[in-house]
Amino acid sequence: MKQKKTLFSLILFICLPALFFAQTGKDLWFSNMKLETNNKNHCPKSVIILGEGTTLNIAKQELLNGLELLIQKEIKESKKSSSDCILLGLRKDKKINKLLKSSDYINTKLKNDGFIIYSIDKNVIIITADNEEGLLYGVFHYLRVLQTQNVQNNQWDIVENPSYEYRLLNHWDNLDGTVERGYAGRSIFKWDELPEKVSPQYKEYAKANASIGINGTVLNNVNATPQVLTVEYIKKAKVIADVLRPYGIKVYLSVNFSSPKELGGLEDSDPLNPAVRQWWKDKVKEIYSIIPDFGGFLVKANSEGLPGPQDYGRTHADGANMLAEALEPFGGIVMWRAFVYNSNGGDRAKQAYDEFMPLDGQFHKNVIVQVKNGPIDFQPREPISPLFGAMKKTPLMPELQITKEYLGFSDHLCYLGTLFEEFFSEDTYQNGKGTSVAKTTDGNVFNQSITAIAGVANIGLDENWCGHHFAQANWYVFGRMAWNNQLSAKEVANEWLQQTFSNDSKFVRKMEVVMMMSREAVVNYMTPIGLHHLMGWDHHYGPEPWCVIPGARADWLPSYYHKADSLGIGFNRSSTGSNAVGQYAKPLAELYNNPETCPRELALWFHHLPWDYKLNTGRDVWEELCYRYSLGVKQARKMASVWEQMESHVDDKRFKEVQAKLATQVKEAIWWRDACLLYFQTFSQRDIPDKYEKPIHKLEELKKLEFDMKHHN
Ligand code: GCW
Repeated sequence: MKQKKTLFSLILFICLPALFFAQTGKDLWFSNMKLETNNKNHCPKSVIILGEGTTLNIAKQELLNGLELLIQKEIKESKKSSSDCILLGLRKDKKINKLLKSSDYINTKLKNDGFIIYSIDKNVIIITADNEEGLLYGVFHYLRVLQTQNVQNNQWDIVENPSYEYRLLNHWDNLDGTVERGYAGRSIFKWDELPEKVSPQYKEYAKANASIGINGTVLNNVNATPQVLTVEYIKKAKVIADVLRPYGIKVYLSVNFSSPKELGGLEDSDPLNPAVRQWWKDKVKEIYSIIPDFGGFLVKANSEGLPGPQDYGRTHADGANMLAEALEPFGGIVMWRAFVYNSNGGDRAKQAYDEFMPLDGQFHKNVIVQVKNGPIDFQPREPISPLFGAMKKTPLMPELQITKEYLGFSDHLCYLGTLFEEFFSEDTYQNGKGTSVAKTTDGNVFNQSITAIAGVANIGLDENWCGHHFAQANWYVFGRMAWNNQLSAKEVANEWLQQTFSNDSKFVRKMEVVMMMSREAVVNYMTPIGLHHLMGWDHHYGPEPWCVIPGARADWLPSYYHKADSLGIGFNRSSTGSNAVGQYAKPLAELYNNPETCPRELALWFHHLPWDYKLNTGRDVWEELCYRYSLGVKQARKMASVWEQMESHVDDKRFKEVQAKLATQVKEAIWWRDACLLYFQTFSQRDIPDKYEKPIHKLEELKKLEFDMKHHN
């Protein structure tokens, strides 16, 4: 016996470090299933499942597996309750109902997908909901809390309801396997192998999403080809839908507005043409006969050259309503994007508002207008889109970008939780003070027929899904905040770090600081004080504030946005300029309109300010730029140096991979700083004050750099 034990220990001794070193990031936020130390005594001995169902069964498996990993002991499913058990079942189940009788939870109103975790007495815990998906979310939440928080006395008293009914990922994945603005390899959706071959990764994807509350996914790029609506492709989509369904996830498709003409051979795709309307009705019917719980359509129309109702003199509402009518009998929805602008429409930042405000109230009740967080395009910092809160009779859904098109791809560590939090909490002042973006979109302020939110996915076939280990945190935080838009970036960073790397508080505290500073670092070294769109043509990666492309649209070039000249820099969107400020509710409009009161972070977004204009930091505009760009570089260095101290907390592979990425980030922060300061200096004609580090590059040398996308996919 003793020998056996020794052998066992030896094997463990050899294997454990190997296991520790073998982390690839493939397991996402399930990479470090270790129990929060204080919860060591809160481990149930058995699990009792009440009822039956496919999703309930998955919830059960997740609970048993999760507990086993956390506790390192086998947990049994039992039929009889005892002390130290968890009961999992719908609230309508007789037993659960009886146990809840003595509590308020018997009558608590739960939204769809909401759940309750409640301990009736010490060590008898109920996880319940009114639908099976709610049970699955409840299980994941229970495991998350057990793993990452100190649960006092094993007392549970949690009620959670989702902020948004529809919580979706948008994949900008093309049918040929490429991903637009994807920086983590090719698409995980292998259309060429479907429907015959089903990648095991679909299930892992489903689980990961379900664990953070995501309940829908748009499988293909908004720049959609009509081909996706052929029967052949619908049958492929069905296979994915079948894998995702038990995890509570519905599939949606992006559609090309010209499909009736391109695919159906009709004369046009005019939304008022009865033949076109019929074509969509038939198509939708066909889709539902193959995918009975199909979610609906996402549409990019009359935007960046794509077809739309305006091609026929019709409005966005005409287009959206036609699709909505076709989907309505089946319970499907239309997500109609407000990302519209054209080169002769004046200030690009104003155009979505100008086009959509007049249509307020004209949309069918199963249409929701999908609006990017800011008025331009996912820049490192933007003000909120003025549409939020302004359209009072039309539900709006925020579109956030998880993939970092403008924030260093998957090469830079940049945690977006802070960006999302800033966005949700921003007061629109529409309907008075205290009407944050969160509240104007989640049904708190307006009586909405639909509440929804979308995040543009950063997922690909890379071993670690997202290209950068820390980019996984952006997928994670999107899901968590879509579930609860009041969560703070900090608490989400904290739970993600624990689940992904280590629950050692020394590690978590330090890396939390890094994550929390990372987005501001990127803003500082890329586009400080409200600058935007300084990146290179097409690839959107490095700095090219000087970029000129003969014949290119003005609003695709940086000079359209920074407007640097010998007098100063910035876009005058005040009442003396484009008056974009006028699209915001009064107190905001006034605040932004005056350079004295405009937040420093947005100064050059709303104003063209003289180089020597004194900001409230005590520095003038030129010096503030020098200060911010230098600070950004310092912050990037700080992030890299903190990571250096983390070696003992992280497995070798992930440590080295993050280390290498951080080294790139520091190098590129310097690149951004040098390019922007040297270029803007040609206008300001001012020296960089001695207290700031001097550029190490020459402007001419930077201008010659050719960007190779291949290394960044
Ligand atoms: O700015 C642009 C991106 C495009 C994207 C577009 C959009 C999918 O650069 O790649 O197209 O936004 O959101 O439609």
